[in-house]
Amino acid sequence: HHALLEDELRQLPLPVVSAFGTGSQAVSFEPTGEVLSTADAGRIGEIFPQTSALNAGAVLRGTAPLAKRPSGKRVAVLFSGGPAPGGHNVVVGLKQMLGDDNLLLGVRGGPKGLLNGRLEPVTDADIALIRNSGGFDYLGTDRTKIKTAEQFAQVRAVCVAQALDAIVIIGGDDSNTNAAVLAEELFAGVHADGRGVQVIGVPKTIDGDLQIRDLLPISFGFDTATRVYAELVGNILQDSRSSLKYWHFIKLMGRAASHVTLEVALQAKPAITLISEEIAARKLSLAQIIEQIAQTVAGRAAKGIHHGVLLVPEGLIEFVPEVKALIDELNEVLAHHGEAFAALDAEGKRGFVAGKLAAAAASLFASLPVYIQDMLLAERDSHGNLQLSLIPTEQLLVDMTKRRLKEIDPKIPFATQSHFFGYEGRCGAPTLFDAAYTLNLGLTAGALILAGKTGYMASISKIFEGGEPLAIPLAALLTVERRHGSEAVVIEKALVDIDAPAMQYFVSRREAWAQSDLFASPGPRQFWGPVARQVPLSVALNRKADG
Ligand code: FBP
Repeated sequence: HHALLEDELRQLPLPVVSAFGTGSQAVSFEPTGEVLSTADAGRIGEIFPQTSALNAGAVLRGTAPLAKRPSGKRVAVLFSGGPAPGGHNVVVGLKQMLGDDNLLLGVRGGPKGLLNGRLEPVTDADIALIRNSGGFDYLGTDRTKIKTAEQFAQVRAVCVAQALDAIVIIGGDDSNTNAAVLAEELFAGVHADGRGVQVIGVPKTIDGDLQIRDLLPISFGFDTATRVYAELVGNILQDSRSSLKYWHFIKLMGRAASHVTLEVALQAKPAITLISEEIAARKLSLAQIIEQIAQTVAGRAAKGIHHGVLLVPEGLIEFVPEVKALIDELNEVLAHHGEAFAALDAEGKRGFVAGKLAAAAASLFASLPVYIQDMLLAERDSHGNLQLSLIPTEQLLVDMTKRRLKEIDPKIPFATQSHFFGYEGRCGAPTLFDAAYTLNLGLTAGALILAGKTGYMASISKIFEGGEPLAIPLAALLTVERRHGSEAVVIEKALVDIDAPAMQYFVSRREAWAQSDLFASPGPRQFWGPVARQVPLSVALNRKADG
């Protein structure tokens, strides 16, 4: 017999918050007293009249057992957006709470699968298989945004055809915005008897940018993903100190926010870590960033250290104010001279835009390597935006640092490797933290449905002991973004707070980490044993401050 980790993980017992009894006790939800709203509450009340009036921004906690447990409910669950470790356990928790007297249906292929009515019952055999496993592969996921009248009609038709009572959407900020919109759309009048369909959101994303103060300190998936990256970065740090000849420039996923990069830096302590939010706040230019990197490389070289590791968040470029200004100017030029521009070859294109940019933008553009210039001129996406994720920021930093070092002292050795870690971390088996967190989120989402709630996001006040199920009213999280005269509702992304304790801790240590090798190699994440129950460092540091 060949022992498999995944079999061991399926047996792993997970803590359940006490409100749920042995793990399937339905609960009633009562207001905690905390009421949420944003500056746009007035306008949101107009766009979301029914869910705003019903939920009134009140945060709820699950307390006493539910007096009468409903049966016969038909509930659909779907994944939305990028995968995050723990998603499968949300389904496990939901199924456990709904029990045998309600039916759980899995939607195949994300929101698009909902539009196409691709629903199948979740069986006990499925649950036994997916428990504590990584990935979203049990159901699949996609990034379709449900927003048009035609799409809403399609969803209604599916709700009727499948006799749905509720939908659970497991997703990030955009998907939970979608959940808020659907909760309002499906509030009433979906079924022949006038009933609506309940909608509950579950907060996921490895990026960590979906946070609601102490109600939701971190989304699920962040802990596992950052531990995978920290292991890889730790291994590279140890390799760099072993072979003594390479600088490794590593880009990490996380979209706009630098939470992932900050967490990995706290765990692995590399020589250089760039944090986009700090660069924006200090209004650093690309040249200033390169100067800092080059001086660190030169400083270490003076001590005979010719290796090191640099971490850069994937969103960096857009946070450098002058690069942002350049991109905005380029967008304008391309929008106004599209045809003339399209007719030119690559060199012609570079010359064409260079002549149309204001002096500062033109000189920045000229300073960039040709492959970056070409990417900045590449086709925009359907919203007219540059596809930033395609820009090899890590290579840009390598090349510009190389150039600067030649000016400082051409004899400084600077051999480099560049990496991008992203997909490696999104589907690993969940850590104990993420596994327990997601099981309880699934239980909470199920309990909210049994309690008849709609328009809430599930949360848990604590994972390991003394936790309570929480319900965060979705409409109360929404703000209105006005662009070109049209309105878009969004849940604002939580970026790294550069004044928060986690960032301050990093700032107080980074000089020492830059001067000499003080790195840590955290090794593979542990599923049991003494180090398995740790929460992410940035979350722990930020929490300590407010008790
Ligand atoms: P979401 O959880 O918000 O969907 O994003 C996770 C993520 O991994 C981001 O860090 C990354 O920018 C993006 O997805 C990449 O996904 P894709 O390959 O679909 O662009």
